[in-house]
Amino acid sequence: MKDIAKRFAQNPLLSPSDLEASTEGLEITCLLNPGVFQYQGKTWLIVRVAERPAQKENVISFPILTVTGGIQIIEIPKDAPELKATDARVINYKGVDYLTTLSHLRLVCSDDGVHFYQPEDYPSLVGEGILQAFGVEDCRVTLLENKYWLTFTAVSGNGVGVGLRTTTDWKNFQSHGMMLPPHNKDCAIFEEKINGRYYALHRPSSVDIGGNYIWLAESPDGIHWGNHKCILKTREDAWDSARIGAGAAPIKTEKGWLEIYHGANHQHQYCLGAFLLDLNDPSIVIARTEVPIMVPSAAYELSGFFGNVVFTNGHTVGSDGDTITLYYGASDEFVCGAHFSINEIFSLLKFDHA
Ligand code: MAN
Repeated sequence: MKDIAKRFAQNPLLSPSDLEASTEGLEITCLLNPGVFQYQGKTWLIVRVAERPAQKENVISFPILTVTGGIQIIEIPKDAPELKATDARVINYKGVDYLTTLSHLRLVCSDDGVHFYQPEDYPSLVGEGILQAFGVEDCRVTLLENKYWLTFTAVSGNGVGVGLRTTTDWKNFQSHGMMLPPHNKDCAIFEEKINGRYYALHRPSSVDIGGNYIWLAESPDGIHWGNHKCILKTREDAWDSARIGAGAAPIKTEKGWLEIYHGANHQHQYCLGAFLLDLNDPSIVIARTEVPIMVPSAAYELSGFFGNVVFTNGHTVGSDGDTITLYYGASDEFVCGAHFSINEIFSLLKFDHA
């Protein structure tokens, strides 16, 4: 398989021990899947911080948020007959699904794009209300009309949907509630309007007929979304056979909107690929990579909280118009960086794609 990522020598850039837990009694289990943006001359990451209590030998314990914003710890004996715990990320107890960690979104910034620190006086974004009781995850950041638009996964016992908040100063946030209801995630708003309309990529999951495909939605105001179209599907027996989902907002190029996406196979290996959308009508997929452009291969990508994973939802594009600095979650545990060349990605795009 072709892997054209130039990984940072400094990887992992951030590990769980690099930040302080948000709450006494919790520890950081994973740092992953950062959204990326430029603000006040710096590169910022909005990192997903997944926490839980230190694990005792015979018990699984994890936090959930209460309606008043407090934290409740749920403890389940590992030998409970009603417990199904085969996936490190999600368990089922007495017929109800829970996440094994609770995620919030933390801001860190950097002058060089490699060394990140947590600035003072910037709040974390935490789950709010009953639709975010299991946390907020995997935030995409879009700068559009002088406003930052944050689309993130909002998880609760009601399902997994897409939450939307906006900000101009990263200190005050306006919540727009749930933008796309369950089951939906991997939502990225385009950084420009097209023919007067807002556009977003998203990933609903259809349980019976259909699958985990990438869709396009449009909106007159960025708040109300409709006219959904399914634009990209999984491919049988390929690296992206089980699930696909958009990364960050697509990059506008002369040839079209270039999107880097993740694909997982049935063994839960997560790789990255790319596709190209028509500039004027983004529901038209012009080209797609057949092979992945990045495959888990470094030690920190192969083993961790959930190994064999590279997952991205944020990048910056250099002033040369070719260099992408991509930030990604490795093994659902570390934040890493890699460079890509847009021209090199173009050379792997197939215009007669499936
Ligand atoms: C999947 C994984 C988890 C995530 C949940 C909810 O199980 O992506 O990491 O917490 O979905 O989004």
